[in-house]
Amino acid sequence: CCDRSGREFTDIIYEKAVGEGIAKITINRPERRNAFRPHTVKELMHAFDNARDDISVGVVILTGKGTEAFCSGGDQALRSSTGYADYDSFGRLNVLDLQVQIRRLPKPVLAMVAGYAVGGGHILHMVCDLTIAADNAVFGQTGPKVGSFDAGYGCSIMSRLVGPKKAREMWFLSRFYSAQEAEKMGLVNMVVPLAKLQEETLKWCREILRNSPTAIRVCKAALNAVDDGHAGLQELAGNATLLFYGTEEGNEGKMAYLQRRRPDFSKFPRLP
Ligand code: 2NE
Repeated sequence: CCDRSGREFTDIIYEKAVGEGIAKITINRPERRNAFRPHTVKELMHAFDNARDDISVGVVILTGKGTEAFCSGGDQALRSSTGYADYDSFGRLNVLDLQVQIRRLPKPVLAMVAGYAVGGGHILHMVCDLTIAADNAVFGQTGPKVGSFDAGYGCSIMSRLVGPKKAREMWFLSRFYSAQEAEKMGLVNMVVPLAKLQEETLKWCREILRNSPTAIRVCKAALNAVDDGHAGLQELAGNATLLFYGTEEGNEGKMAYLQRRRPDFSKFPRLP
């Protein structure tokens, strides 16, 4: 519905399936093949924040409005000498913050891709945990053709997904790849007929939602930890603290402090 100030979203649609645990975030600029401007990214970040904070949400779907495009990257008409500029007099590359936010979100994010996922839009699907693609999906980097590049996750995560040689091919040649080619390369999890895209994506969401949210949360952090370096370790380690707070041993330390006594950890086993 709206951002933190209660303003209606203009560039995205944010929906939740009540009682289902599924949030869906749709980039809503089909006339621009769902290219994003800084304002679009700000709205996406608000929606992802909301999905993170809502304990009834277990999985998030990211998609694009219509069947022509998931997302075509940064809005080239708004490129300035300092990033992308819409309402401000200066440019931003705030999509990089969004990429980090998706990686750190402790719930699975599924990219549901119909049509083009290119440029910065291709990177958005790569940072999602899973990608379900329609058979009309087209993937690729366009940066080197339009004088741009993403030397962060756009290169490193791609290299992890498709291997270093294929990643070089994708960036150096800037070709487009069909959904079937993308599946063979390990870029997407599954390809389905366009008419079945949402149904199949929801099936994956529901299957995930049947499983332990904590197991999934820790696995996501663990799967990202090496690639995300210290920030990845911090995310993984935060889960250890979160779980420890729920134990009697953790609680003993807090209670002793509050009761102004020496903590007694002697009853807790030193497990092998
Ligand atoms: C996506 C693609 C291949 C679609 O082609 P087609 O033939 O289906 O559509 P068309 O006619 O090109 O596009 C429809 C309308 O959308 C606009 C077009 O200008 C066109 O507008 P009108 O002529 O109808 O007024 N449009 C599409 N993509 C746009 C974009 N990204 N920015 C602004 N307007 C866009 C084809 O449209 C295409 O190749 N698009 C450009 C893809 C691209 O180069 N993206 C930027 C990569 S750089 C990036 O995203 C980036 C980064 O490298 C680093 C950090 C942050 C971002």
